[in-house]
Amino acid sequence: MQVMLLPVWFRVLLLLDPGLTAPALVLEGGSTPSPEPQLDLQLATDYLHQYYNLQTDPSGRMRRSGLSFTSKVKDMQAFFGLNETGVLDSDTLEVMRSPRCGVPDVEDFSQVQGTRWNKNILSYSIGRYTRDLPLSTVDSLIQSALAVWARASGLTFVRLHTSSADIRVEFVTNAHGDFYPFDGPRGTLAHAFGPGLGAGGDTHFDDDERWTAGGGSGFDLLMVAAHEFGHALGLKHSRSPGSVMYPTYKMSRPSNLLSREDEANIQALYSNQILPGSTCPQIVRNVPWMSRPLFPRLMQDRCAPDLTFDAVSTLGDATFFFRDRYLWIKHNEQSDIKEGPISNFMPKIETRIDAAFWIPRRSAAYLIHGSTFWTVRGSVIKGKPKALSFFGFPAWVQSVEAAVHVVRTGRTLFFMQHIYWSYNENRKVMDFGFPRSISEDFPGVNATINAAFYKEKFIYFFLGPHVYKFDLTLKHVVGVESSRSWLSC
Ligand code: TQJ
Ligand code: CA
Ligand code: ZN
Ligand code: ZN
Repeated sequence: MQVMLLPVWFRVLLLLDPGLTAPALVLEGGSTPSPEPQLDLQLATDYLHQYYNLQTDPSGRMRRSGLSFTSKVKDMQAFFGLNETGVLDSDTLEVMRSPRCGVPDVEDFSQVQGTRWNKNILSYSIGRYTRDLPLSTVDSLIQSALAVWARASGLTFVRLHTSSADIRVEFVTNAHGDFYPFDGPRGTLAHAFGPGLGAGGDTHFDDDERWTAGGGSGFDLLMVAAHEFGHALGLKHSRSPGSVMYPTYKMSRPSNLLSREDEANIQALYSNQILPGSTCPQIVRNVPWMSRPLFPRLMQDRCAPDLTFDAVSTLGDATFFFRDRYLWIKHNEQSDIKEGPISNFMPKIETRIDAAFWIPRRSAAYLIHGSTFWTVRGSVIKGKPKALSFFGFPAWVQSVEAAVHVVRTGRTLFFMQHIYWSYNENRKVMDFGFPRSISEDFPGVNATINAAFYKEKFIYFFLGPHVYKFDLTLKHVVGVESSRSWLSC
């Protein structure tokens, strides 16, 4: 975690020259030196003292033992890619005046990455909002800032509505419970904690700043959020002015928020390639040809990173996972997993299963393939397959993608692309008012559902390689994990 020091120089400016409190003056930093050279010297001395280890005695005079003022100016100019003149020219003063990070630039000079998250699905949630923008604007700017990193890194961000999310986003002022109080307008704009438990990943924005959606006066939330999420993912400041991780805020929003360097840095942290000669091989993700042993044609790799299921259902005292014509069976009490072609276990079934659900009080499972379904009691498949229209679907419904029986309500839900139906198992009729929109009734579940599974008041939605845990009481997603973790991978 980084340590923030208060921007003393900024206070000096405010105390000594009330004229400079005009925000635009300080921020945009006008490229002319201040009319008050003594003030520039004070600013520079404080700045170099804080960030470049310039040694001064308590009266502010330079220590004889310390490196010279000029060499510190040169260090600072080198860091920011300025002409290394050693003189306090206007470019140099401009950088010193802009809002910046409290962390010294001279430590970790070349190290741009810190710790990383050891998972690739991260959750985030938004706590307190800013008064400056509509809620939906904040939601979408935060989502966009994360999307920028998701694209470059392959990480997935899932929004939750609980405070326990990995990345908790909040707009706060002054002291807010983490030993790094904000400082009112200007100075520090935001901060983020690197990957880790508890406060790790948490991202705070100073609500004494004016936050904008781009344009106008104030700070562009998208850009600052992109910078902060870089920290939340483990990146440190960069010395390239084009980088989103540069230590000072920029006014203009570039078309690509991330520079090539930012992409390279986040990939170095999360792409998981085995690099030749690397002493710490990580999980292979991007090198298909060396990623895992070839499986016998009839065996499937249950630990494949992109494992998806067609259907998941309880059947007796086991959970059945269907994928193509293949089946994994996980017994509730046993740790081993049985697997093989579906027909090894259910000789009548030679096809894939699109959706499946279990009705405990009938001890029956229903396996749906296309427009037909089988009823399974015990381990016996009852009779011939029946038509899906039995449930009262309109004729145009020739298949469903997922189905789940919710014991609590006695309803079976059938999912198809972005809509779903609700079937009343007691009265044996479709509920009135269906189909309805999945994303409206199951906020957070925004892609095609591959499979759904009910357990203890939660529906688990399998979407591609991810499982979203949906709380039926709270009516939102409360957790996310990988599909393969269900098969003990
Ligand atoms: N700042 S900041 C945020 C730097 C400094 O001035 O608020 C936005 C540049 C803080 N930013 C220091 N910082 C950029 C926090 C936050 O670096 C830059 N925004 C120290 O990230 C480029 C957009 C800290 C762009 N860290 N304190 Br594009 C952790 C407590 C905990
Ligand atoms: Ca501030
Ligand atoms: Zn904070
Ligand atoms: Zn920063």
